[in-house]
Amino acid sequence: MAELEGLEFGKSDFVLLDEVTMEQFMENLKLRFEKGRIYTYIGEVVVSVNPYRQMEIYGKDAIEAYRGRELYENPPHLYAVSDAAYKAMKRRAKDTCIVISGESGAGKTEASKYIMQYIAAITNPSQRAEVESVKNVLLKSNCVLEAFGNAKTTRNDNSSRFGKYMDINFNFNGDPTGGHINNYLLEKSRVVQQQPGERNFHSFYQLLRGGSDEMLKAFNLHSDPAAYAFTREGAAAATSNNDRTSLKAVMSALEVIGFSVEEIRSVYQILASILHLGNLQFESDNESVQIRGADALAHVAELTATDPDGVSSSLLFRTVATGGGEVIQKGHTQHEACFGRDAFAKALYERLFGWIVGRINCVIEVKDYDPVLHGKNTVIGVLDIYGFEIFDNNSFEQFCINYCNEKLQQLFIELILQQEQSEYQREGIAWQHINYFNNQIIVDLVEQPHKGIISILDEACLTVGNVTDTLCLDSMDTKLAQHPHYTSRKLSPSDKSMDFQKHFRIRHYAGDVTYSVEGLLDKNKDPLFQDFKRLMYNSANPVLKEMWPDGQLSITEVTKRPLTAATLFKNSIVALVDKLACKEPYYVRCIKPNEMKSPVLFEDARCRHQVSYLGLLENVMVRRAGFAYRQHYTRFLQRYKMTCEYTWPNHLMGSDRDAVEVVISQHGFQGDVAYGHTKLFVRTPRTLFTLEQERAALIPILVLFLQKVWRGAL
Ligand code: AOV
Ligand code: MG
Repeated sequence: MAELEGLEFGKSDFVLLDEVTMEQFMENLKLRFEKGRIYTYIGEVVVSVNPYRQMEIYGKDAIEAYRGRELYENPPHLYAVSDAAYKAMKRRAKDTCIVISGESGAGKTEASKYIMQYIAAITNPSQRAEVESVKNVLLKSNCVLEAFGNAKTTRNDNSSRFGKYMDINFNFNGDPTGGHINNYLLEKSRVVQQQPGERNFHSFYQLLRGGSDEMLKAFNLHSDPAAYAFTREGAAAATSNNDRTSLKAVMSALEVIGFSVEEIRSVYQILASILHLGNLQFESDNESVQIRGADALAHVAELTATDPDGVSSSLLFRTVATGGGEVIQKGHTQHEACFGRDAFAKALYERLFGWIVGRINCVIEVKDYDPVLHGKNTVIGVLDIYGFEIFDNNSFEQFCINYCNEKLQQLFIELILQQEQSEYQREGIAWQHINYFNNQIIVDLVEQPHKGIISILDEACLTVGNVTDTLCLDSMDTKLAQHPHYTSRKLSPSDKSMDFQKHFRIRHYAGDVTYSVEGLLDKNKDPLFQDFKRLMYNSANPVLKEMWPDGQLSITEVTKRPLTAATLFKNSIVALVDKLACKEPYYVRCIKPNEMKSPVLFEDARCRHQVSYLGLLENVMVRRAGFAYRQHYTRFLQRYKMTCEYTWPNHLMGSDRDAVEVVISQHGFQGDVAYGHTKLFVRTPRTLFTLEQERAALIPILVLFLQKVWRGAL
């Protein structure tokens, strides 16, 4: 590969470094970045550095150059791994997945879009209408999900605030027949509050800045985001995206996907109602709490097709069942009313998002697929999830996001480092053990039953009585005092970067993060008064009603203890990891070169840190010491025995292994292989490629030969 590009661009595979040291790794990474070569391999893993500028490497010509080719035939590219995943799926009927990881702003979402574009471009050569329509929906869904699920943060102008795993289903022809999107924990707290300099979800600004006069008038909205409490913070924030033109694109994408005019209208009505809800205030005299902002209240009722009295009473009272089975209305305090309003706004947005994903899934779901008739249905999964992040103030959301990144790192370790080493050991291949940091200990710190942070949080949430965030912190301090990856001010009193009774710190694989416990229990409990659910279920708008099926239940039927937000998240991530683990994985490891979004700045220390925590050097070592391909002796023979006169059509050697040795030495590949107990290990892909070429050249001759045999000519 290096030859393909010329050595002035550095080594295109880190495996080719003269010595595997951090210095050489960094030198090569930097050189390639400076020369505009943003992709480099470690075997089949793509290391990508965010170029922060538009590259001319994604056009039609590039797609054609990579289509159907082997990894090492072209310079490193996302397209090459996408093709490898596609080939594995098509030729070997393997379910595959492409896991994209890296910290916030490293380029995961952009990579996932290029991967999907590539797969869309190389499939369905016969342009069948139903396949084209599936592809179209898959591609258009990105634009919609980004509008509703992404936001500007201090780390990334277009940061994914939800996790996305998309399965694309293929028929035996290798054409997409459908797909499914799983979304993970949307950061809904952003709806009601943003950190300084950050924005709410793009969708709000798109509506306000891009909505037609008619639309804004009908929704009683001003076009200025500063007019609304929920969008005020981000109103002046500069971003690279244009809200006005984006709205058009999103609405047209919704239409292409198949949302009806009423549905699209409802989506924006819900957004508008959330904005009005944010402008509702409460005031209290000694007696009771009242709503300030009659206009806003009327707009919320109108936009949600509900009765204004109903909206006001669900904001001011909650229905509770007494011990004696009686149902009474209990007035909120001012604080409770504010809390209820925010919880309602967050839930409205979260359900809207979930509903949009569900609607897209309905459209792209594989229908009428008969495996007997159509062959095996195979899948390529693409994972693009929020990256590891550290802010000035880190809360429940960062805790979940960073835990998720720990789990993915763990999967990488298991699949790329651990399995690799244990297979060599099992097969008796001489092997120099490579040490790497195994982050299982941090995963356990978070998720272990009884002892882990999630368990401690849940326990605090389920305890009846007045358990506060600080009491929960005390409990963590007691139970985790000895844990090497956990600390707090109480446990390290001299560390002034943390406050007493407020902070705890986790030493994550990617760095130390200090979390604040303020609001932790509320976010984990995530309560929403049943009154809001009933209100929405009784909406005259069928779209809104559909989003709130649980509003049917009366207060006495409501289950007392739903699972907490952290446990639900943990369960969904465990299920995700299980799903990924049973597929053939392809990895894209993204690196963020600087914090300024600059196309020319390669901050050495930042990059070095990422290379180190991503375990890339260890990856090179394992890969270099290891073998790219392995195959059982019998299967290897079946395929390649025709390339050797001593093994064709049958061999007379003692065992298949002996016969394989003969094939290999006849081709002069002895130096490139090792013999395991049951498998042959091949170091470089080129060896296999040569054998494949020879086999392909022999097949027509063989066919002729066999035809003659059948005709009795021989
Ligand atoms: P992320 O997905 O990894 O962060 P993005 O994919 O959103 O990061 O990338 C951040 C920004 O970097 C994009 O908006 C582009 O401006 C730029 N960028 C990334 N990759 C490329 C590329 N290949 N070519 C040109 N520009 C690029 V987060 O979602 O925050 O974890 O939660
Ligand atoms: Mg992203």
